[in-house]
Amino acid sequence: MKFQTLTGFIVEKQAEYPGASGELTRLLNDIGTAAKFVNREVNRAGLGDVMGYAGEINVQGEEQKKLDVFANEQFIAALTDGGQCCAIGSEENEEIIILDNAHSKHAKYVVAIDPLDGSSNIESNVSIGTLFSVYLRRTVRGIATIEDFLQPGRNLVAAGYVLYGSSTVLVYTTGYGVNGFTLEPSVGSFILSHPGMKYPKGGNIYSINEANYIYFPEGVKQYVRYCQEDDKSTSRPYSTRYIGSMVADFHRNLIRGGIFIYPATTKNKQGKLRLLYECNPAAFLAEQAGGKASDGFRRILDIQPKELHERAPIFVGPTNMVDKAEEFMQKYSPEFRLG
Ligand code: AHM
Ligand code: MG
Repeated sequence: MKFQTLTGFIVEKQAEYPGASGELTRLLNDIGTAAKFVNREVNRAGLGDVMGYAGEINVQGEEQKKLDVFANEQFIAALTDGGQCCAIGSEENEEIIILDNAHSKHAKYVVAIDPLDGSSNIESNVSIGTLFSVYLRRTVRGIATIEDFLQPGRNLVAAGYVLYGSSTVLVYTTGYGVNGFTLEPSVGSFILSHPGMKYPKGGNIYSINEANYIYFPEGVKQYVRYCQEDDKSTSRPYSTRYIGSMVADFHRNLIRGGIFIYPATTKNKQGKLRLLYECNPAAFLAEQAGGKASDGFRRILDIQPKELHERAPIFVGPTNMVDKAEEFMQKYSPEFRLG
């Protein structure tokens, strides 16, 4: 049987680009290695002392679970060892982490990461994930700064996620399409299983936490009603699917065809999800899979971030579905435009 590993695939792809130095290849490989360690712990999560709170509060004011801490440490360790990354911006750390050992200090990439997203789902064995963004640093040499992270998503050189689900899948893009790899647990390798991922036509899933309905902008309320109307020609009513783990919701919608929405609300005008390491990777992947990502008014990848942990509303999925949601936002909720 012929199969292709993640490492082999990345090396092969990089070799196709003249001038490619192999640094991004090594960096993506390091992320894949850390993901295997996280996967091992996620799979053992019910077994004892991995469960529960680590007793720390993260920068978003949420209690950290032990696995969040573990995952954060794994990705930091792998990226530090790898030497291709000079700084990390993590959901778990208020400030950027400077990797200033001899080999990392002058590395050309910075990584923004949510090491373990959806971690409130761990205790109930529901899928969770890692999301990551890779930027070329802006400063040329020396110690990285926050400016290296405050770049719009259109500057991304790579982004992806790892889904720790019924199987473990790593999906990434470097701007040349989207490819997915499934972890073969007995040999410990990610194997190419989803080459050239594209949103299927005729998607009919919408994913949103409808419990927040009363706080939704009128445009979102109208869009949700639109999803629920009866119209055979557009496969409506759609189905609603909401796991509450962004990676799992996004991955299912990419495969089955659906829109994922975490909107602004009257309580949180910026929405909930973080621009740099949640919205941007999803947006880059969506565009590369033939879809679209918007905050209701603007392309997510064009938003100029002002701070590391900034939030943004997001509508992401097949282009026709996101276009329709934008239409409702612009018609009924222009006061929610952020920039
Ligand atoms: P987290 O970073 O604290 O894990 O929160 C992010 C998660 C996403 O995975 C998910 O899409 C969203 O929060 C769900 O939020 P809600 O429970 O408000 O629907
Ligand atoms: Mg998160």
